[in-house]
Amino acid sequence: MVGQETGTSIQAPYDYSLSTLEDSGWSSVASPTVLSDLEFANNYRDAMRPVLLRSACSGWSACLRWSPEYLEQVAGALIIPVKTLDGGEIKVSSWKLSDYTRFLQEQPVRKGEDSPRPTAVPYCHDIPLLTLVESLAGDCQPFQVNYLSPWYRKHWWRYSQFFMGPAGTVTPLHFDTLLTHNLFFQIYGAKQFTILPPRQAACCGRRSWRWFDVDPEQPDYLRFPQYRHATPVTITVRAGDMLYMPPGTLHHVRSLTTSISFNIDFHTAQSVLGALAEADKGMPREVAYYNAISALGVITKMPEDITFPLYKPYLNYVS
Ligand SMILES: O=C(O)CCC(=O)C(=O)O
Ligand SMILES: [Fe+2]
Repeated sequence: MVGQETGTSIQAPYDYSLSTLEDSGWSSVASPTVLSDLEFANNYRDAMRPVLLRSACSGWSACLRWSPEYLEQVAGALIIPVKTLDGGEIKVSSWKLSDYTRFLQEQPVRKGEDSPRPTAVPYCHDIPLLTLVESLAGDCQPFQVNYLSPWYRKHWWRYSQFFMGPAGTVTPLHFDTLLTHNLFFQIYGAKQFTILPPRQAACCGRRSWRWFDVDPEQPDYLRFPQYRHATPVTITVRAGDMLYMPPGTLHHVRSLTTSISFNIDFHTAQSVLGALAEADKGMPREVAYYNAISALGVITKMPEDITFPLYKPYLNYVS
């Protein structure tokens, strides 16, 4: 079992010997057809197990309406940051959203696997679009607010990050920086996730707080011999599906088609305490700060109108 690896000097983001996390539930990701709030909380979120809920959001009008053309209609004039995630470096440039959607429409139709240097592709990645254009949140009803902790429920869209790009974009292997739970909603097109349990971080060539050098699609076993022990799982997420990933999940994401998605990173009391316990293990200072603000909301129940303005800059934080 990879979780028993001891001969490495690289630390996993958590000391999972202190948690209830086991690798069970990771070798093949559960894919129930219905999932009540209680089942989600007990069997997956609090048990730290991933789950794929097919068609979880297929009834939303977002799944009928959203496309590059629709986003151009509702938000074409917005100036948005567009990233290239190239060779470990993230470059950000400003685009008018309508120029970006036109760029998408001009892309040749191709399979993700065919595209050269996928990380150099301009990618509208991790932007708070549902906060900037609140009508988009109205397209996502009924929203499963009870999957979230109470602090996030009233204005769930404020905590979401939006992704739009052509086939072939790749987000390299990483975990989500605040060590939050992640609900990922695929609205248009398809993406392939390769996920690994948090304690396999030690096998994956950790480069910085949250980025890893192993390419799960073409692992270099000479450089990363420990990766032979890893047990990556590949999941195709299609329009209408929701993927849940527990805190610290390592994930690599490839767009298989033109794709539109968003996620919500959220904490529970358990996850925010786990994250704060990592604050002195290489966590950037800003990340510790946003985790402390989250703890004020999630644990001390400080009202959102006090805590959200302090948390808001996180939504534009690039790490
Ligand atoms: O969809 C992607 O390219 C990246 C998604 C991701 O990393 C996330 O939801 O945390
Ligand atoms: Fe992520």
